[in-house]
Amino acid sequence: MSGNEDPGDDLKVTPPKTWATGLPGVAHALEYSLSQTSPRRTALTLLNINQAKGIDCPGCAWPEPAPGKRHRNEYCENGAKHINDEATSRRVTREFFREHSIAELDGKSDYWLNQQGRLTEPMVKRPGATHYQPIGWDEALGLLAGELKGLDSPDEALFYVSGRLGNEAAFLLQLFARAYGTNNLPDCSNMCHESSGSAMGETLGIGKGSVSLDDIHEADLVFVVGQNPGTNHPRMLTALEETKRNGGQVVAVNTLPEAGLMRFKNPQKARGIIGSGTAIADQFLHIRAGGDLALFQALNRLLLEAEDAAPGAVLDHAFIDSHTTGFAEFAEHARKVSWDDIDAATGLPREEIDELLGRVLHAKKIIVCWAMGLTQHKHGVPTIREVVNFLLVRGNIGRPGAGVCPVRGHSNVQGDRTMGVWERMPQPFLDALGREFGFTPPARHGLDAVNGIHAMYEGRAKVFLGVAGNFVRATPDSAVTEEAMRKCRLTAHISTKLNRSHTVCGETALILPTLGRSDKDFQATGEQFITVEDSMSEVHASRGKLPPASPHLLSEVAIISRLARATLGTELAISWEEFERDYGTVRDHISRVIPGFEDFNTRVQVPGGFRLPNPVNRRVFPTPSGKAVFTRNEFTMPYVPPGHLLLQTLRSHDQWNTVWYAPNDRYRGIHDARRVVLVNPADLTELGLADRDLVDLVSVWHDGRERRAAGFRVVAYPASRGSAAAYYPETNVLVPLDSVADISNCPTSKGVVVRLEPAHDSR
Ligand SMILES: Nc1nc2c(c(=O)[nH]1)N[C@H]1C(S)=C(S)[C@@H](COP(=O)(O)OP(=O)(O)OC[C@H]3O[C@@H](n4cnc5c(=O)[nH]c(N)nc54)[C@H](O)[C@@H]3O)O[C@H]1N2
Ligand SMILES: Nc1nc2c(c(=O)[nH]1)N[C@H]1C(S)=C(S)[C@@H](COP(=O)(O)OP(=O)(O)OC[C@H]3O[C@@H](n4cnc5c(=O)[nH]c(N)nc54)[C@H](O)[C@@H]3O)O[C@H]1N2
Ligand code: SF4
Ligand SMILES: [Mo]
Repeated sequence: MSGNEDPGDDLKVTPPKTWATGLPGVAHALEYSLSQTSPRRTALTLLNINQAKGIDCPGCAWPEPAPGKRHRNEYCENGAKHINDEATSRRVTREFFREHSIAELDGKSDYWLNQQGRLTEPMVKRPGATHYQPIGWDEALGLLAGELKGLDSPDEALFYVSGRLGNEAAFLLQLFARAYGTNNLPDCSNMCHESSGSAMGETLGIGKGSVSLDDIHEADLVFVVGQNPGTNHPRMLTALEETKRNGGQVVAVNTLPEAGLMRFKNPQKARGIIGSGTAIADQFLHIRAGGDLALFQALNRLLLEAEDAAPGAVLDHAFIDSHTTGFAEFAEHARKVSWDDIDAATGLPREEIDELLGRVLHAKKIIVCWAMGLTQHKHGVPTIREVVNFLLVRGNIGRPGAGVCPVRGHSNVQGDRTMGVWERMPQPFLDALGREFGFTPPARHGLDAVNGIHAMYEGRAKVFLGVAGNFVRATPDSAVTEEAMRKCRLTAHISTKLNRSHTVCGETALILPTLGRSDKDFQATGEQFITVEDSMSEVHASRGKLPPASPHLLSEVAIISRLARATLGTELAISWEEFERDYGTVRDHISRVIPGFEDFNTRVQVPGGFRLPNPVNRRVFPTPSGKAVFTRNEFTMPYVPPGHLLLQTLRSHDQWNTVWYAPNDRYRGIHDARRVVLVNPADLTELGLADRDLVDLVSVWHDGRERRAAGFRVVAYPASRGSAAAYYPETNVLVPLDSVADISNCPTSKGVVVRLEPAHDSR
């Protein structure tokens, strides 16, 4: 198992911060950047990140302001760390693989693997071998193609995509998978915002957020629910600061009092660096884990009662009547939700909910933003449907300053879905793809991430190709997932850096190293750029600026095109060679297949790119009825047996998903340790535990299998009662593969029932 190299027991705890960023943020970004690469390369990346002709930040999907309104330094501390983690001067060479056996690498931590630097040439592990050895590109891709061609059915292959991949490569990968004959395109969204897509698709007809940055700025009230923007979407704080300057309010709903939600010191402004900063949240609701469905049900009930008291003054009847269905059933149900249930689920004093209602009644334009604190619960989909109900009752959809805002994770995760990376793409997309390329894409749905793991485990899937992620560490139930991967005939990964997915190998394994976003990309027709779509549907170009990390790297577009050629030959009249020579030809196809991309190559030249239309903003709802749909959501809350806690697995400030940069979580006051579990002091007393006790986390699931994460320090922390928080991916071992959100099948990474046992081994 990994973790051997994790910091031992050097834990230092300081009081959680009550403000985010300011000068320390700038210093930390530079410190990490300079530990990875030269001052010159650091300057090059930082001057270009998020600029109109520059590199799209490989961090989160928060959008940039319009080109004219951009700051010279349009990035945050974490964006700087992410890009320089990629631009590192360190290299993983063939000598490195000769020196370290795969078994040895498998014992290293995620940190150690990432710190070795950029991958430089293709490597293969042959059946029975103990080490990776070099392999040429043609042979590597031929080997993978051979395995694919040898399968009994195309559905025995899986093609995993993470949201770091640009649009052009994503479009080609899904085209290749479908031309080959399968819809098995699991992606990181399956573990991320899948619940948002499911809930919004059903109720609004489109699984994307509706708001723009300008909407955030002009809203009267912005909810930030189950999200930690200070760490995960830092420039969102700049936008919320503007909301406040314009007279709007912000309400934070969280199980933890996150620093960025409380106060923000804008590092791009002198007064932000030295002043006391902007108080972000006008109200903070310290909710119980999984209590958000109940909170929005309470608000909806109170709004209906307020309407009874002042008919016509509270609800937007004109909107409800003309643009929605299901209101009567929803209202009848909402009136009956019980206060006992709401109290138990939210743990919030009634005065706080009343205070919140007051803010809602005063606000003409409301936006609800959310992230993993909602999506990764068993009842994530009904919770988000209830958020939609809440917005619909007062017509807060489809007008300026109002709407839904699922805040996406990876920089191009939304774009990858737009490009067709989804195991269940709708038939009109498949038809358009088939028409453009002259074949019939398979209609049967493919496997998502969780079902893909089941299939590998059971021998129904035998070849795995991962692109731009770290599947083994991103997925739940690490022990089961690792076993599943090891059963494959072949596992292959198109990656920039070493990670544990490379050390958990199938019989044969391939590492296919690629250019990163910051690398210049030259092909036969000259310098290329790629495109991405951010969380607010803005599509724009990204151009690398640094010399490639190694002369042996191929771009993702090149690798996928060559693999497709090696696998499919000239069976279909698809001009794979041309795609590699000129990415513009890929965009031409996209412009004919995907609505909203008409004239793609011209429009993407405009600095800042263009925004994809969202029909919801014209109050056109592409649902079967053509109307927005109110839903009836049964009350539910997590059941946690006595003596247990509901664990959420989350990100520290110093990590990018499965990769951590330093064992610190500055805003939460955790230093030099990652194996910590944050628990409310009152819960510790009840459990007979004390601050700094050493415990094992044991997850409780009905299959009787023991899932244990050993050796965690308890930290007394203002987590909401009954909950606990510990870092991902060390705790993924605790998330049972079958513990998934209803409807969306998203792993319940924020709702794992655990008990804390005194540690077996004393470290
Ligand atoms: N620096 C950095 N930035 C990132 C990432 C990263 O790893 N590092 N990852 C990117 C990706 S892929 C994603 S998806 C996003 C994730 O962005 P977030 O969703 O902000 O990420 P998490 O760390 O999972 O934090 C979940 C938040 O929800 C809260 N929460 C947990 N359970 C509940 C609940 O039941 N109710 C409520 N109301 N709150 C709850 C937690 O306390 C925490 O504040 O970030 C993106 N940005
Ligand atoms: N327990 C628990 N599990 C979770 C979550 C959680 O909150 N709790 N969050 C889930 C979420 S929201 C997500 S999005 C997933 C994230 O899952 P993934 O996206 O699969 O994981 P990452 O850590 O982002 O992947 C890092 C690897 O991507 C590769 N890479 C980086 N840049 C590039 C590039 O430009 N090109 C290519 N080809 N490769 C590149 C590098 O090799 C690096 O090692 O994890 C999920 N898993
Ligand atoms: S907010 Fe997100 S996209 Fe913007 S610079 Fe920071 S990490 Fe990058
Ligand atoms: Mo994500």
